[in-house]
Amino acid sequence: MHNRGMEQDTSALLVVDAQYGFMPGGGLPVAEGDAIVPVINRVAPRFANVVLTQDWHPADHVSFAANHPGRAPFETIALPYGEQVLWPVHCVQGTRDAALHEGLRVDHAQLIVRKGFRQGMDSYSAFVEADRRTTTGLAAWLGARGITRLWLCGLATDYCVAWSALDARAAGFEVAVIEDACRAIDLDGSLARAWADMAAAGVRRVHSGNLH
Ligand code: VGL
Ligand code: ZN
Repeated sequence: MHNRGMEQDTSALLVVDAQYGFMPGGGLPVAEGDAIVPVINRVAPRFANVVLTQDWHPADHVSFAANHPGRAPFETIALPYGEQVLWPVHCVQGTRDAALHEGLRVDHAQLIVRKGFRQGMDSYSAFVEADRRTTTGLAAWLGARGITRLWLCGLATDYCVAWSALDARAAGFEVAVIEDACRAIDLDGSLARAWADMAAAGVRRVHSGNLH
């Protein structure tokens, strides 16, 4: 990211799910979720390559507790692809809840990856959906652009950011998570687990004031 404008810019900033749905007042609010916006705005100008993700569910999505009579948010159910946490309704396609925060200054972003749009399958990861097989195409897109190093930020640290970071490592990218440009859901110890899993996978944990 120190060679913006040069031929060989092999870094990209991946902004995960910086949507109203994960911010105060949203369908699945993350504490201080909106605090990431100014931090992202400070770092984004340093990246020539920026990719955004957008959680993008149909109203009848399998991950919504409301679509499972008798079930409540934050319970888990068994689905054909494995265990699924049931969430409050969030980020329904075309709603304001699904919109990217209007305060984000990332007009130079090159790609928006939508995920979780299949009724019967969730996708925390920006790379591989919950069946761990179906790809979003993002790894191939980055590879075709010569990008080898990813800097992640966004919501939520312990779900979509962590799953994306782990899949990015599995796909062979160098990965750093900008901790202060993320906020977590922290469900039953999920945040500590996510950091441990990311550390074990070789994901670096960095601060926005010290990006290298
Ligand atoms: C997310 C739960 C459900 C996230 C998305 O962006 O971390 N978490 N859908
Ligand atoms: Zn979701």
